[in-house]
Amino acid sequence: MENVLKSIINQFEIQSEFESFQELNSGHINDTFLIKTIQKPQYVLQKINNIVFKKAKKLIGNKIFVSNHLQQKLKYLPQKEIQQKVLCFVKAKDGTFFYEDANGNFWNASIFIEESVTFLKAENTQIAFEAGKITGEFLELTKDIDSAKITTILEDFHSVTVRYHQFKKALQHASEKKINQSKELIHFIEEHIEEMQEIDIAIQQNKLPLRVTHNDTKISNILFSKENKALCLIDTDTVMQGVLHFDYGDAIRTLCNTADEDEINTTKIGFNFEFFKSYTEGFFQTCKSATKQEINLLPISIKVLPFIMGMRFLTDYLNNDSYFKTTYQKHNLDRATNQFVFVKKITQQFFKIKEFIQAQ
Ligand code: GN1
Ligand code: MG
Repeated sequence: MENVLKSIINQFEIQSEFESFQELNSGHINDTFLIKTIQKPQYVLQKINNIVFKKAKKLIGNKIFVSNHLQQKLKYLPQKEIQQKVLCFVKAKDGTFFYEDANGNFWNASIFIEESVTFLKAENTQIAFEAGKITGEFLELTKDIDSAKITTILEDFHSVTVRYHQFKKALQHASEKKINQSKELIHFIEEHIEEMQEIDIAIQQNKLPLRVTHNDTKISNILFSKENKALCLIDTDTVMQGVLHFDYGDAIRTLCNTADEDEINTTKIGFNFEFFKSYTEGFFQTCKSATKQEINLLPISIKVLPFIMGMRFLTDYLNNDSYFKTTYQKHNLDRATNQFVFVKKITQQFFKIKEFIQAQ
């Protein structure tokens, strides 16, 4: 592995020499490595999963476009600060921003942001507040991009309706055993599908502005400083046209779940109302452009995003785990169960959630 990574990073214009590498295990799709070099900067090298991402070059194009835009917006800041707040991609020796290996895999590299930390869960309200600020800021700083200029990398990524169809299709091909194991979850989907389509319908009726959205705002995609200040929203692979609810709801999905995404002890799963309040306050502090109609649908987005993820994990389980990385046989089934228990916990506090959002 070391030799492979060494030869790949050398296809990019790096400033020093390869020393060692460390696999970063946070993602479910791509392979990501920290490349340590003799002198700083160090690099993050990413191999894009070409089964999931058929438009890898366009994906990298989106990432560069958004980084350039953010850099322009923040150019009043000292250079050093910009480098901590925006992903900076490294050119390949052929002048592009990617390298295609002999197997047709695409790789890209960015400068590693030093002294940053990530979390799998929010540890306190300050972290939740900071997460709100940075996700709100991303939407605010990108609001002037014509979102149609960004290539759609994965069609209908957050469409409940399309995800439901994919789930139904998976059911048709799944083994009897898996269907039996999933009975309660299948029932949960059928019971709630209508309620979860509210955002889809508003989009169809052109009631929500289409923005540039990050689409994967889980807490592990936020870099924090040692002082717990949010620095940078990373993993811009799924930056696409979308509605603000995707980013707001998906951040709360991981921030406010008292358990990890694949926790199997469901008694540990709860909705942390304090973190929700702090996140929302942080979000509105930076995202000043949210319209009344957008705000009206924020509460439901808190249920919709974990509902989509639960449905996607279950679909993948029924499809024999062809999409998400798993480490044991029922991994995706456990993840799906987790997400649906979380939706139930949200429902118990939904009245309070709505009240708090409306008061913003
Ligand atoms: C996947 O690969 P990763 O961890 O960045 C998924 C997201 C999910 C997330 C759940 C392209 O993201 O949509 O929210 O897992 N990305 C894709 O943890 O499907
Ligand atoms: Mg991602």
